[in-house]
Amino acid sequence: MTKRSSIKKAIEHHLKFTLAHSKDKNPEAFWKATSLAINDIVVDKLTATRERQDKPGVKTVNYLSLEYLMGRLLSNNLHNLSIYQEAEKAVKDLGFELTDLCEQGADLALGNGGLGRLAACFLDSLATLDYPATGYGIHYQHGLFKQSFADGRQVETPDLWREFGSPWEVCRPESAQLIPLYGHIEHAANADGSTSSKWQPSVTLKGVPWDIPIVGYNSETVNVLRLWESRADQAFDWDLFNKGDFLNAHGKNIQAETVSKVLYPNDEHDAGKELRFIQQYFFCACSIKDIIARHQTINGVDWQAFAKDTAIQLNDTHPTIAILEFMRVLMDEYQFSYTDAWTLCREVFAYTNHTLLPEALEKWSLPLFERVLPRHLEILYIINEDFLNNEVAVKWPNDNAMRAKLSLIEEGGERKVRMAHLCVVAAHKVNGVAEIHSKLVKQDLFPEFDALYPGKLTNVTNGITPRRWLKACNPKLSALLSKHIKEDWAKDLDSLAGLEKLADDAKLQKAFMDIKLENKVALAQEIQESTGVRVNPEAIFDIQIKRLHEYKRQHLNFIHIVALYRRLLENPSLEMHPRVFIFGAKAAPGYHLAKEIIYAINKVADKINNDTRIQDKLKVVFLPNYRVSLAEKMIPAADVSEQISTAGKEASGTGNMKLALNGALTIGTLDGANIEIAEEVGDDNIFIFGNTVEQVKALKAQGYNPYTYYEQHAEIKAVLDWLDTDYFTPGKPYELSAIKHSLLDGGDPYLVLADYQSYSDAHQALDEAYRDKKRWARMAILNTALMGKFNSDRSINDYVNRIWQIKPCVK
Ligand code: GP0
Repeated sequence: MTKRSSIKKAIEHHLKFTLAHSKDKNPEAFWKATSLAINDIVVDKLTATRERQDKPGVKTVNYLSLEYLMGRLLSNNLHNLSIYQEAEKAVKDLGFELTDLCEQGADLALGNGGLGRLAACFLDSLATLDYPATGYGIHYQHGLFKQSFADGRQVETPDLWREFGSPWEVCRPESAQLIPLYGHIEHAANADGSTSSKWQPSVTLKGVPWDIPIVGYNSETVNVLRLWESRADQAFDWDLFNKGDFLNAHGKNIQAETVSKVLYPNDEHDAGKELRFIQQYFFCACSIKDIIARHQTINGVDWQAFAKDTAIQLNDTHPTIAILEFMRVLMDEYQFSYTDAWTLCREVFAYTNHTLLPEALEKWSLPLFERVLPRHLEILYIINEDFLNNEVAVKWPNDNAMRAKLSLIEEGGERKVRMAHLCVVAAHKVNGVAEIHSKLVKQDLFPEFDALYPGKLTNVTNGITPRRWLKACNPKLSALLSKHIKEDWAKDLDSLAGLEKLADDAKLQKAFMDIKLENKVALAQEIQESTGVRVNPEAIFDIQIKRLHEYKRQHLNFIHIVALYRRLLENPSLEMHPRVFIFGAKAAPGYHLAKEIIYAINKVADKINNDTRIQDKLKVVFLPNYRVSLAEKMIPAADVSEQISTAGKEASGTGNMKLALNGALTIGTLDGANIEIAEEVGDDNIFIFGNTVEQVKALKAQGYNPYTYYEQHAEIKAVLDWLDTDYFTPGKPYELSAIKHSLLDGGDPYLVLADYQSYSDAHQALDEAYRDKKRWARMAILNTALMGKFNSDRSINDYVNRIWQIKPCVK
């Protein structure tokens, strides 16, 4: 039987027997049946992978992350299995277009932004490179909220990604775990005079795992993403029920199920909520138990082999509590001495830092910690004593200031546990996510730790998977690349450098730019459907997609748009290629200014898009509900990529890599991975502007005063004052004043005004470059050609060589 006919048969089978849907042409049912048919192939490979990996001596990395932004899986899995074309034919035989089916089904949006998407790209690369790896996280009932706009303002509604189940996941009740919490400690005197602690927890949660297969691209491996769902230990209180207390009979279930109910929608902001703390502990405790159980099925109780077989990577400080849980299990359940437990712990854990923003560095109040996890806090105290007395005091004798500075506990005011300090002390490696970020981690965030532990702090520059972010999302460009590049570029992205010598070839330039135009036509269609705005595909598509954050400076982009509008009104014949500014961004529901920025962009967009005086030279679009599947449509259609964070604030960025790979030119600051992108593509093929990290520091040191920019720069003043009028919000002056207020009275913490002129100049240069068609085509081709470094396969190999020391596991 051909692949095509066997896929067709499997789809028909699932349609009829699994879904009981025989004749109707329901696309949702066909999507499900197709996914189930593909999942049959996947599960076969998964079982074979497990058999290969579950052997003594095979070292596995366990990736602990509170977030995974997987997006949709059907198209990705078909591409990675190299059966997309056969499936396309099979589905056609059944009367469907595969592209339409691939648009069915919700995104798996179990994350906020870059950090969660990075985890998803890393899982793809690990499986592609045949590394034994398990991802661990939470099976949130609701992922990141859905965003819509009402009169320009963000409205959030719950995400119901698996209201009726997901075809890709398998529940594994046989691997459920019981997780104790709350309660108190009983101290008892031992015969030798020491005391022992026994934790008497008062609540027990049940963790039930759901496994999602992670299919490698052209590889033998299917790994697992294991997501924990919380349940009550006992399902139902019959006693209460019989007494007639029907509601409270479910009470414990409701409380227990709350733990995995919803993803916290804050990005780079720690709100210190008890439920969030329990979420972190719950999934870490389940995962640690699962890791140990797996080790024991393979090795028996041989702890000698544990560190040889196990690496645990902490994706930010969110899973830090895994360190203390591991210590607790070793000491209290396996009778390890503190010293032996700590030695093992330090061989196993490593930690990735993703931000320097102080508001994102997690600290948990001691009273909260003590109430929820009293035994873990006791162990933390032991570690802290050991660390301060045997490491800090040895390196810096009699230095109380240094003790206070490095302690795992912050004193003064409410006492708090510094999770990042615990990570740095426990981990054998700590990595930042781009060269400059890792340098700043050493210099500014943890200089003392760098002195105390030379070589522990290192860098692994982020990457993105070229499978999802080029091969699957941009099929036309992929086909063109495959015509010119003999290697399997989706595996070996460096091979795209072969295009470099063709960057001036007129035929390639035309083909490349024709594809860009077709992708823009498709996006224009999408824009019209979702916003009603008509845009001209011949215009420059200038895209900023990322979470809404002051440091990412969507408001810098916004102020420049308002200035362009003003220039056009003053001089309707202004020379400028038509431009469409396109935004996609969610704001954390509690982040007031971020929401005001969304509102301002929408109000100004409304005015500009309906102003006939500017002859469609300028359009502004804010696409609602930015998410992975929308990014897959926007990125192939971008001419310009906005990467305009204040230098020193964006750890790496990964959208910058996706956009450049698809032939967009970056307008950006010397921040995060932009610096490395500039190194790869060369200064002629990127538009760099703004103050550098050093200059930002100098400006702040000399006492930055935004008012001087406002008063001395006529355009800045005119634009900000304009926002106070009712021009954009008829009858309601001051509706858009929040931005001006934050930039002037608020002190402009992210130096928007200081970078404004330089940004405006870079846009001018960009506009001129675009009008030279040959030059632009050359630059766009070179961007695609020279992104090899940013393949997440390279990132993963860096982790393997610098941190994990694991090996591919193949037949
Ligand atoms: C960093 F600290 N990032 C955090 C966080 O809480 N959430 C998050 O998404 C991001 C960084 O902002 C980044 O620079 C980086 O590339 C990404 O983590 C992955 O390292 C852009 O998204």
